[in-house]
Amino acid sequence: MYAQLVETGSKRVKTLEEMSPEERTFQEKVDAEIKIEPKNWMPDAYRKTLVRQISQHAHSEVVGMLPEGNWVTRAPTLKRKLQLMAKIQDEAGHGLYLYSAMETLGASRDEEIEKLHQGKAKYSSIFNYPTLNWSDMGAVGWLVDGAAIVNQVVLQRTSYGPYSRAMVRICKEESFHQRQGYQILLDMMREGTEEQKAMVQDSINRLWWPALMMFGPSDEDSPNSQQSMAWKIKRKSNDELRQMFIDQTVPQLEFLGCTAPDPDLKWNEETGHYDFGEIDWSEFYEVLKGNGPCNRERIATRKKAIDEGTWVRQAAKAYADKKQQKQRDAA
Ligand code: BYC
Repeated sequence: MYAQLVETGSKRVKTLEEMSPEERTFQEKVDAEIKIEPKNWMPDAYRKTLVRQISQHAHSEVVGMLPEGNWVTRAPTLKRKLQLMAKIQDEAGHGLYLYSAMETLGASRDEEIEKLHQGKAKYSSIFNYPTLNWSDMGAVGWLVDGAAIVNQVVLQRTSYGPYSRAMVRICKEESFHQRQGYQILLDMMREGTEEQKAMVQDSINRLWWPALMMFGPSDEDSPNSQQSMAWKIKRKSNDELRQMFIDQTVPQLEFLGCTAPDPDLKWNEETGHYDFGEIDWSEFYEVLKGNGPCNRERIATRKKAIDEGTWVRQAAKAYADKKQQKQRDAA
């Protein structure tokens, strides 16, 4: 129940007493764990928050194909190439489920994609970093998909039905992604040359902190968290999820025989969690502003793909229209 919620962070959540009758019924439904479906009444701000989060999530899946797409032609074996292609295709599918879930809220896919192309929409900061060597494919699968799973497993219980159901399917595929990434690194560490082992450590050094940033700003600096938690769109806070990710990832890191680029990372007997160093939030906000190493390149690539594919979509639509007309004429 959120009647007792008090002001913390930068945005205040209404108490039950302050809500309109419709808002109160809505909140009670959410509190009773009844899923909200597209045709149900919902506060405008709930709808807006979902369109914001789901569209950002969909854009992340689609832009997230690019750093890996960079390595399809250079995968070391046919098996690795097939696995990588399957993974990238999965991300495209995730984007489609998510754009569809977003459309159930009345948002337009074309308009949201246009915002992405104009640099007005966000997508996960992690995809603005380059993938420089093959072991980055392992580190992306292990760390990036690993972080995504921690966040998405919880989102399976999000309050909006279509988003929650999309997450169930996505999570199944993400587990395969995480394992294929870890296996790439494990093979390089077990059977690789000294140079290949150094590549693995280099990938971890570059992607460790950006992976931790995927969970978003710390709770006290997260303007959307409090309301999203009250509406059960988010079920755990940014900091809670980040800590869960670190706790489950460090033993895997040790098993690999690698280290994190964080001298403050150590097990804390008292809390039962790993302590870790300060995240460089100035880097995070620079990437969000569009100043990461690859922001411009990513948007330009997406825009080019959409522009160059326009004729295919137009041809498919013309064919579908023609087929429908024929069926109508025959009826
Ligand atoms: N990057 O108030 P906060 C994948 C923004 S892809 C960029 O905490 P919220 C994969 C945030 O949007 C999986 N922006 O926000 C694909 C907000 O901006 P606005 C990606 C970020 O929404 C291919 C502002 O900062 N996963 O798995 O309550 C290959 C303040 O933050 C980031 C998802 O999208 C960030 N890292 O919480 C491989 C998960 N963090 O809109 C793998 C779904 C924060 O107010 N999203 N911002 O201007 C969520 O769970 C939540 O939206 C977040 C942020 C936890 C990310």
